[in-house]
Amino acid sequence: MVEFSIIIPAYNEEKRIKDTLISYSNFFRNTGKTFEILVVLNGCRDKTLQVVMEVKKDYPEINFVNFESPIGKGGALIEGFKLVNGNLITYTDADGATLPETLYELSKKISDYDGIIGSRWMKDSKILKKQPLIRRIASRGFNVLTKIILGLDYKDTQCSAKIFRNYVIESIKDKIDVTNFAIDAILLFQMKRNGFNIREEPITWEDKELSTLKMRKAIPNMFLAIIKARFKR
Ligand SMILES: Nc1nc2c(ncn2[C@@H]2O[C@H](COP(=O)(O)OP(=O)(O)O)[C@@H](O)[C@H]2O)c(=O)[nH]1
Ligand SMILES: [Mg+2]
Repeated sequence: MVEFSIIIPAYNEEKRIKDTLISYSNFFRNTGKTFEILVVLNGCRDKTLQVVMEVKKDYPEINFVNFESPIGKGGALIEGFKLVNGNLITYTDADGATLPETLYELSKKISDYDGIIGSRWMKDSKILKKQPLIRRIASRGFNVLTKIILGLDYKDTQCSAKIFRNYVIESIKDKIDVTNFAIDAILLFQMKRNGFNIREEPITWEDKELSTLKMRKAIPNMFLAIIKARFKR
């Protein structure tokens, strides 16, 4: 069993994923901890797969799976959870918005919690580059919904730095069927329902260009997903 499983969902990431994979691999090699990186791709219309295969030649710790169907970020994470078995199961974005050192430092603060998540919206969060205004507004709006609809008490459910203990993912992974960007909030909702204690901690984060999120599609889908999750037994 490796110490860290790092899942990276990837959709049309040919421009952003190479540096992320290399920096994560090099950084975690230097920690001396055992780790695996799993890239979960689906339906990419660019050369992401080729880029991942090329990087893997030098970094055998990197594995990948490629699904043909449009399983979305959420679907990719759910599939990823089935394939990893680290002590700590983590996921992050292919764009490198969260540096490996940030994820690693976050993991050290887990203490006796069941998981720990990075937050861009706490007093001590350090944002090197902000998201565009419209995204920040959407982020705040969605956060209010996670409080009202899901009863969550986090400032930022959507940050690309998440770390959970193996048993947490084991016990909830089959209960989730959300395929879109609401997956982050839904995971936290299920964890809460199952009595797990997940801590939120400020992190250093940097917005990256070329987001894969299309707001017009994502916002209604995310809204519906959290409503559905709330009323699902
Ligand atoms: N496998 C898979 N990954 C996705 C999909 N949509 C987004 N992602 C990945 O989810 C992560 C978050 O997306 P990103 O564009 O960074 O969103 P943002 O940070 O919210 O602007 C990135 O690693 C994307 O490649 C998808 O449909 N399938
Ligand atoms: Mg991102």
